[in-house]
Amino acid sequence: MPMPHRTFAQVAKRRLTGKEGRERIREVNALLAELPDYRNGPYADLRKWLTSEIEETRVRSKAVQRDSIAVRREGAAQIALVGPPNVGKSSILQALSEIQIKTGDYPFTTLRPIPALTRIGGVLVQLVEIPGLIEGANEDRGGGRALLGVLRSADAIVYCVRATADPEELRPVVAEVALAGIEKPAFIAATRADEAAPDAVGRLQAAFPGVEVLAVSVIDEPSLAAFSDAVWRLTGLIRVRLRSNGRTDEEPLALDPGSTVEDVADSVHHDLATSFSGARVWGPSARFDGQRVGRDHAVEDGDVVEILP
Ligand SMILES: Nc1nc2c(ncn2[C@@H]2O[C@H](COP(=O)(O)OP(=O)(O)OP(=O)(O)O)[C@@H](O)[C@H]2O)c(=O)[nH]1
Ligand SMILES: [Mg+2]
Repeated sequence: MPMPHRTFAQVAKRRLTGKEGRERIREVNALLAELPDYRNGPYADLRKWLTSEIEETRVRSKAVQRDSIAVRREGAAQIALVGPPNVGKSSILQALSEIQIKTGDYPFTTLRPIPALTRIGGVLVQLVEIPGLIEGANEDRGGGRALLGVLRSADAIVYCVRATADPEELRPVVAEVALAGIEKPAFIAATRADEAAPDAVGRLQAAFPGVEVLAVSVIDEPSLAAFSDAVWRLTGLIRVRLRSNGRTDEEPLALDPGSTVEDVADSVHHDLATSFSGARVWGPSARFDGQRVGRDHAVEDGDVVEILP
């Protein structure tokens, strides 16, 4: 005599309560095995419900995993900071943004990717600290796969390594990124440079000849400014400021390289892009100040553009 279907439903709910992921799916399968095999009626409904639970549990556990790691994009570009533990990644984020973040003189202070918005030449750029990427990341050591996923969606990478460290400390990180097939614009930051001898950058440069190496210290403002400039170059974006009624905006637009005056107009307003007659340009792309140009004129980083109606 099978259990009455109402009782079965109650028992099933109780047995599933508090279970998620693989454990929940196992319990659902056990319940399905115990369920009388009627094609129609309340038992068939129960079977349908339990079967849908399997799929829903799968979707949910995927979503939970993704949410715990995904970084919501903000700003004109997303730049990942990655490197061995305790090299000063969080301290750089702290120095260049408004966020309050845990730093500490011990490894793995940061356990999840942490985003921070920084303003570079008037444009907001998102820096993301990727913690704990270690050898074996591609085999998911240290939750490496999810971390590599964050790197994959970033626009560029800053490899961070202590200026005083053996350059070989960075090698496994670079190797894991390459193994994952991730190729992005990148430079190496030789961090905590105030602690290092002047030849530290040279040693790193010799170990990684193809990549720009830049010394940075959070207690040295000019080095932080140079770091920001280098991050901006990694984005590959260009900054253009708008001018109207004789006034030039403080905040530039960030545009893809190769953008034209039409793209500038389009980023102001779609209607403007169809109706405007041309523009005046000041700056690197202009032959002279206030040059009159057509909609196909390519703008350059640092231009000021006045759209003419
Ligand atoms: N002298 C000096 N110390 C620094 C500098 N940047 C960071 N530190 C110190 O280095 C230690 C580690 O800094 P964090 O910013 O937490 O390093 P992290 O790379 O984020 O470390 P994890 O998240 O633990 O991997 C802290 O004690 C910082 O105060 C620097 O430019 N100069
Ligand atoms: Mg940190």
